[in-house]
Amino acid sequence: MLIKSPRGWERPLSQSTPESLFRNRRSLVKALAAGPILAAAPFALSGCDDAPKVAAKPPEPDPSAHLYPVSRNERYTLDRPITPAVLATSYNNYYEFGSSKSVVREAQALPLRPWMVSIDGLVEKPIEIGVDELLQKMPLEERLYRHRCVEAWSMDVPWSGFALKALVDMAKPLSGARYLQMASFQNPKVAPGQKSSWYPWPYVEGVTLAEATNELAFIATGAYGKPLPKQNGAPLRLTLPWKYGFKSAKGLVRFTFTDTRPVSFWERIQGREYGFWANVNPEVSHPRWSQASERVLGRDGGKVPTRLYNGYGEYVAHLYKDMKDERLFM
Ligand SMILES: Nc1nc2c(c(=O)[nH]1)N[C@H]1C(S)=C(S)[C@@H](COP(=O)(O)O)O[C@H]1N2
Ligand SMILES: [Mo]
Repeated sequence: MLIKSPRGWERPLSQSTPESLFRNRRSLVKALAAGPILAAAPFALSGCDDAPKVAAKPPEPDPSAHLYPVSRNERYTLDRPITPAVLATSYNNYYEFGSSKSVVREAQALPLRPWMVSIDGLVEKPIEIGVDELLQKMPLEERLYRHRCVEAWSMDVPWSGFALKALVDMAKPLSGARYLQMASFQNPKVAPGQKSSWYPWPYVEGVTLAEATNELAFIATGAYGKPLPKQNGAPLRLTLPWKYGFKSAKGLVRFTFTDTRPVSFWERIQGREYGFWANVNPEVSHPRWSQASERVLGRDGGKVPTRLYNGYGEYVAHLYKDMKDERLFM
């Protein structure tokens, strides 16, 4: 098969420069600032300049709406302001719905119920559980986390959700389990990006069990005191604040405990640039751009320095201290 270059998947994550992304974002910020309707309905954004001409169907109510807001865990604090919700919920990476940053409208096509989750592989007893039953069993809380995309932009989000460790404990992994692989939904009927068969769908990510049970590893089910918007990964989205954003897989349907290191979506596509560990490190450049600093979403002006482990070293540095031969920061 002949695939002409540049391939679609090579655009934003591997060919765009951080600068071009920043320019796009600035125009988005301007467009949003000019749109009072958008500002009033941050979770119901359609594109900035191409709002639908016909009245859209009102979104179906989220059956988990009554769970929010949840109380904030004050252990996780930020040293910079929370990103305005209108930005964090309208500037997205979600390749299932397209390779641009504007996928809000496309993502609304994803049906959130029924939403079954499989927990399988090396566990005492594999289960399938509906997301609402899972939410009942998990201890929900709010956490303020930094998010650092490999493309050198960042944001600061109040996620609601639960510690991934709570799910691991419920799953009762067998002693041979060393990794947790997580897979996103697969439904090309509603996700146009999944019609491109050269992507290795579904989106898959993985962590070691030590990482999965680290206190920072979090499954987001909400943001800004409400159920998670579809474009941000509803109903279940991994959140690993010390790693580059592509590790935080969205729309999760499957948690598989395994003895083999998972090969994740971007690693399969371009393993030289996107590896398994993907820990944030300002001193290790992406092969085609520096990771030394980042543009904070919604903040005008210069870049701010990026921090080792995205500022979370005290929680996670010990996990890697004996791994001298691994590409920990790629
Ligand atoms: N299933 C899936 N998960 C995904 C992605 C994706 O394309 N598909 N993009 C990742 C990347 S590169 C980033 S930076 C974050 C973006 O999350 P946000 O849109 O909520 O900011 O989602 C991550 N999770
Ligand atoms: Mo990203």
